[in-house]
Amino acid sequence: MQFSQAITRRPGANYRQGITTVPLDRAPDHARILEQHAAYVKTLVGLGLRVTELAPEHDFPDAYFVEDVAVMLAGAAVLTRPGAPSRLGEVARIAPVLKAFGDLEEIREPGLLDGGDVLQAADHFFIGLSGRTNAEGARQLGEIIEKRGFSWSTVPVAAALHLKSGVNHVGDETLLVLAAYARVPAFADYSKILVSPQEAPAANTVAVNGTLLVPMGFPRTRKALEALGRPIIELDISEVIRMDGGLSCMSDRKSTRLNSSHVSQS
Ligand code: CIR
Repeated sequence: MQFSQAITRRPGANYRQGITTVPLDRAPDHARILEQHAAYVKTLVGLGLRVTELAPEHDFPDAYFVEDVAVMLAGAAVLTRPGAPSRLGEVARIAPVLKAFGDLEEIREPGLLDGGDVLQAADHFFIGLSGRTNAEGARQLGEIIEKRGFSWSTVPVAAALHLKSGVNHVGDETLLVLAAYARVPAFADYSKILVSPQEAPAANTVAVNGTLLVPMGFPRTRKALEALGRPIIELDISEVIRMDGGLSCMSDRKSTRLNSSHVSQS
C-alpha cells in the first residue's frame, strides 16, 4: 500500500494502565516507550509519510493506539466505536483532527468496531468479528466502504485481540498469518507465510510504501519475510507488545490509492 500521511499519538506516562493480558512483570518505562514511539514516527517519515503527531491523552492510557478509533479510506475517515468501554472516550479526542482527512463518517450505537479488526488488502477490506467488533459495527463500516467503491467481508477473529494481531497483508497476494488463519476460507486465494506461536507478535507486520516494518526480536518471521524481496525495517516495540499492541496499532495511515470501480460484497 502507498501511504502519504499518518496520525500518531505519543504514549502518556500512565500507558501501563491500559488494557493488557500481559502481567506487569516490571515497572513501566515511559522513557523507553517514548523512545520506541519516536523511532516508529521517524521511520514513517523516512518512508515518505507526513505524520501528524498528537499529544498524549492522560485520561485514556490506550489512546496512542490510534488505529482503533479511526479507519482511513480514500477521501474519508471513519470514527469508530471501540469495543472496550474504557476506550470509547478516545473517539471525541481524535474527531477534530480527522476532519482534515476527508469526509467524516462514524460508527453509531449499537455498532462496535476497533480499527485493529480492519484489514485492507488492495481494494478489499476484511473486517474481523472479535470481542471488540460486533456484526453491526462491521455492517455499518461495510456500507461506508461500499459507498467508496471498495468491497468487504467479515472474518471471525480466531486468535489474539484483533484481526490484524494475527493476519496482515505483506505482499501483492501474500498474507502473514498465525496458524489459526492458515485454512480460513476467506483467505483461500492468498499465499501465506506462517508465524510460529513463539513469534506471535510478529504477525503484526506492516507494509508501508514497499517496505515491511517488522517488530524486533522475531528472527524466524523476519527470515521468512525476506523471501518477498522487499526492504525490511525492524523496530523495537517491546513496551507496546506488553500492552497487547503492535506496529499497525500506533498509526492511522492514509492511502494515496484512488477508489476502485470494483464493488462486491461477500
Ligand atoms: C487495548 O487492549 O485496546 C490496547 N491495550 C491494545 C490495542 C492494540 N490495538 C490494535 O491491535 N489495533
